[in-house]
Amino acid sequence: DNCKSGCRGALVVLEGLDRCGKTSQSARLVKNLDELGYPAELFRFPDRNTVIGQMISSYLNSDSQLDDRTIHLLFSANRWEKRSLMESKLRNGITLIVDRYAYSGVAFSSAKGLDIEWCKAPDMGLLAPDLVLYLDISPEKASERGGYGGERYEQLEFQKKVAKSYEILRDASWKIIDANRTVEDVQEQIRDIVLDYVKTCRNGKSLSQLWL
Ligand code: Z5A
Repeated sequence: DNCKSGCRGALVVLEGLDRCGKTSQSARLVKNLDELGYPAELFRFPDRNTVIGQMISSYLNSDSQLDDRTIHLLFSANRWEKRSLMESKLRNGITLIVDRYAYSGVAFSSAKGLDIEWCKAPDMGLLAPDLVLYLDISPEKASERGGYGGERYEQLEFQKKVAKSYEILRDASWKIIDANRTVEDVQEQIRDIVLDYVKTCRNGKSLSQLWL
């Protein structure tokens, strides 16, 4: 169907612990939406393709050391450098499925002990998601999935702290998805939820700013 004036794509964010299945589910979701006739594209943060993204990648691989606040601000800058592109795609009717966003920034940095409000500040004014899906899995279960690859944060004790940070961060609008089920079951539930939001945004829901 035609996208009329005011119609736009939906901004959908997937969050969760390492290995919760975000990457598998985001790819499936984009494909499902496309097949149903709703144009959709995948974004992921960190976006390792930019110069800032390469600095982040090198930090995650422990090839470089950075102060906790410095890496936090780089993760945020990596989202800001995509903001205008994301906005123009949304306004062109394209739904964006985003694998990690500002919530990861706050959850991981506050798990290191940084103040939550300090962590949120640099991301204020990014595009606010229309929907946040939290793929819920225990840190223990997640660690049993296809072994941790050895990146900086892929350790059980740290993931437990991240899980606690996410609990503080989430609000009533988040959809909590039981990520312990099969890939197909999770996929089906996510698709049905997202379709509702895609339709609402096509009907002209306005875009808003994060944490303002
Ligand atoms: N980070 C940060 O600190 N600050 C920020 O602002 C941002 C990120 C944006 C890199 O992120 C790190 O950056 C991350 C947070 C931090 N650190 N950690 N941890 P990333 O997104 O590049 O990497 P990741 O979170 O580690 O993603 P991942 O390893 O790709 O995990 P995933 O996307 O959640 O899961 P997956 O790849 O879809 O699946 C993982 C495995 O589980 C795989 O073998 C699958 O086949 C399997 N799987 C998936 N679903 C299922 C089900 N349902 N059943 C059984 N097995 C499954």
